[in-house]
Amino acid sequence: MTTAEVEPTLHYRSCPLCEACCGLEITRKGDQIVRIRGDQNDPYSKGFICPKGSTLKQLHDDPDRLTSPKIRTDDGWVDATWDEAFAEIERRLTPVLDEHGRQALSVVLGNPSTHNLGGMIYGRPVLMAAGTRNIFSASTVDQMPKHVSAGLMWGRPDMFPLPDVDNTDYMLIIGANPWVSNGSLVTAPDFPGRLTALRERGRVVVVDPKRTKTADNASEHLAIRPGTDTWWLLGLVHTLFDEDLVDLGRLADHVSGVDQVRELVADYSPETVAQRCGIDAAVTRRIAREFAAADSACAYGRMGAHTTEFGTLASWATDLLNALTANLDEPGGIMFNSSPTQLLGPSEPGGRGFELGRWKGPASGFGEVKGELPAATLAQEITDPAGEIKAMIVLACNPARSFPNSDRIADALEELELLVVVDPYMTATAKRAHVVLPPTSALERSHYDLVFESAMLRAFAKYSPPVFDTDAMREEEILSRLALVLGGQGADADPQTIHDLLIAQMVDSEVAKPASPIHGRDRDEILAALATWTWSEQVIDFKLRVGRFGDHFGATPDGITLQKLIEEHPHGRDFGPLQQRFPGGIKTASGTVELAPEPIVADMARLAAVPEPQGGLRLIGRRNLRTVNSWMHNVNVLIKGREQCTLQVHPDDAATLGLAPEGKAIVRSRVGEVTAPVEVTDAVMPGVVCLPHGWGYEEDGIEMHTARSRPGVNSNALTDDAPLDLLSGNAVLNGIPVEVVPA
Ligand SMILES: Nc1nc2c(c(=O)[nH]1)N[C@H]1C(S)=C(S)[C@@H](COP(=O)(O)OP(=O)(O)OC[C@H]3O[C@@H](n4cnc5c(=O)[nH]c(N)nc54)[C@H](O)[C@@H]3O)O[C@H]1N2
Ligand SMILES: Nc1nc2c(c(=O)[nH]1)N[C@H]1C(S)=C(S)[C@@H](COP(=O)(O)OP(=O)(O)OC[C@H]3O[C@@H](n4cnc5c(=O)[nH]c(N)nc54)[C@H](O)[C@@H]3O)O[C@H]1N2
Ligand code: SF4
Ligand SMILES: [Mo]
Repeated sequence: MTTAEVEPTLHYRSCPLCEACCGLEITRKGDQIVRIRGDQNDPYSKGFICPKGSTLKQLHDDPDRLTSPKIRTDDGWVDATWDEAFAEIERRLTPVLDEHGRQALSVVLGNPSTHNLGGMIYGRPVLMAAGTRNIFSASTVDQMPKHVSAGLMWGRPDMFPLPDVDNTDYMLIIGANPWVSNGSLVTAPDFPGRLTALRERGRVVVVDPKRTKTADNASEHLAIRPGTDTWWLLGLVHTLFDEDLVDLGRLADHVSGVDQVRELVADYSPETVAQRCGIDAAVTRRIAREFAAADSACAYGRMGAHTTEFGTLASWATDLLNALTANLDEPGGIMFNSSPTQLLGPSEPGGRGFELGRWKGPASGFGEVKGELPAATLAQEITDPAGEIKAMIVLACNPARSFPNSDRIADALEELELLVVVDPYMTATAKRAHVVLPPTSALERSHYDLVFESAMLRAFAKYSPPVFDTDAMREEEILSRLALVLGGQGADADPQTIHDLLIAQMVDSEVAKPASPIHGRDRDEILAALATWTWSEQVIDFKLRVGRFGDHFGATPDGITLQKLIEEHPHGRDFGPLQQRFPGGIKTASGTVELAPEPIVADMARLAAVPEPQGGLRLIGRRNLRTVNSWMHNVNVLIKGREQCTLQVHPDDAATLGLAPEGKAIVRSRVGEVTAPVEVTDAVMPGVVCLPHGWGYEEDGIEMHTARSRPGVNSNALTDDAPLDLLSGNAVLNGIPVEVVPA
């Protein structure tokens, strides 16, 4: 039969490209995708889609997408079988481990590993099998400050405070551009529509050195000097105390440290911080009053506030604002999700709390956070004599483009005795590997948002079956086979053993846990009930069934199972609005929300020592609606048209620097230099230049031919790996001092 004769079929799934998790309706005819559009019947995304969502087709059909493993030889890359690829990894790894031990191994996890089931479920066995402390991820170029402040304040580093966008009267957005990014650490498809509705019923205030699309559509935009949000936020908190606006609301008896905070912010009046931040003291005081007076309000900070030297203090101060105005764990304020697949814990407040710095990077001396070392120290841990890393496994990450001072990282990767990259493309990182292992395309795999489900503003579950069947190796199996090689079981061991171990451990842990709905049940009975499924589906079924809405393996017969979700809710199932989680959900050692945890207090002393910044240009980043981080540039419909990778410069600065509107500029920082086309625009404030990240395809050996036709430049050749947010190890990606001259 030709494609023309085949009946079209409809497939529903979530888009795995960003945190918005939009529902897609995909029309397939034979082996062709004929249409992808927003799924109007998805109860959460309601048909919203951005220009990237429909390009799952182009990604699937991309001739540059790798479909078999690659091994690098003296004569270049050769296609290999999976058996050959894993044997090659074992051959190179064994002498490294024999000579240097486990710590010579390193694992690096990138952003897409939270967007595919392989990474979400089987990344863990890889880490366990590796048995190393040299673990890195994109979290330390991103949201680690939020984990740290959440861990210290309510004892749960993974419990993200979600701005209740749909119900709030007042939203303060600090260093985020959800109009373009579609949101981060809050999964809210059609963020633009939600913000428009909010602006019509209340107020949206955006704090950003650039008048972004989000700022343009807000009630008010405040241009702040890059890297100074922490001071400004402390100015707001200062005002709450100074003007007697503090109100702890329902949680008054469950909050500690208020008086200490009053003292900590005493020196940070709006008047004191005005010059540093570039925001008038009267404006800061007015915003604090408005925030406190609103019926409900939420403060939400992201990349611009977090990827700075005091990112954790900024994250903390943001949640101080929420807590001190009775907006913590309140509708319209900050809420917390307990997702359908979340395992249940004890319902009383109190727990083990959150510990930082349990070990240190041997070369950098920086402490671990959540079991990870700072991404910005990756190169140092490879090249410094005190470092240990000789072999590296990179899962869905492109550190040679995504991490700061990336040229140094690229050079360091070349020193490794073994580099394995799991990636569908021959990227700037993969080209330096010894073995590249490609996963299937997104359409050839099932999907469930185990990670982002817990950032949604409703309790919501959705399972996406694969659109195409395939014989290609799924990422689940690739990672399991990697785990077996790393763990010493050998390149030809059966990957099923990894899954069997994983699911058995999950079941054993739940039946042993007093708070679990299957506490005390027979583990073999549970395992038998799961036997209709294999691999990821078995894990999803298990988590759904022991979760809040689950059937608890027969104990709650009306409850959800994977089978029911698939049969009755192909567009996803909405389980209703978020519920209040505190005080029961507070898991600090004191059982209270700790507003002045000791590590934060200590870091405030570091802040106090920072001198007023001198003049000079500062570089900030930006995201393009049509690409994601360091990939998606190989899709022609997304990169054609106007040049996206430009250096935005304010007209006054362009005049002073002698930059011609259509010309090029050389941008120099302490660590590197790039030459980029100039775009003169008053959207950026004077003194600030703006360049997107993730581009830079000119280098030979990157096999992404469409991307190479519009290569752009790599902004992380400019970002510095020396300064860090000490508490979280987060990199500084914004506010980089640079010099700009005409090219
Ligand atoms: N200067 C600057 N740098 C930044 C940022 C910034 O704002 N400014 N943002 C930072 C942030 S927030 C993040 S999260 C990081 C992201 O940086 P990375 O963690 O590097 O993530 P991506 O660039 O999104 O994708 C990495 C690789 O994953 C591959 N990939 C895609 N899908 C899959 C899959 O299903 N499986 C596998 N195995 N691989 C897949 C892609 O081909 C790509 O090569 O970048 C950071 N870097
Ligand atoms: N289209 C698209 N969507 C994406 C991504 C993508 O690459 N492309 N990446 C995804 C990922 S991994 C993430 S983590 C999210 C990120 O989601 P967001 O955080 O919303 O995305 P950004 O565009 O990095 O927004 C950061 C904003 O901070 C501003 N900024 C820079 N420096 C400062 C500063 O010092 N102070 C303040 N107040 N603001 C500052 C920038 O001008 C920018 O507008 O987006 C996700 N969604
Ligand atoms: S906003 Fe775009 S990329 Fe993100 S999930 Fe929705 S369709 Fe996909
Ligand atoms: Mo990110």
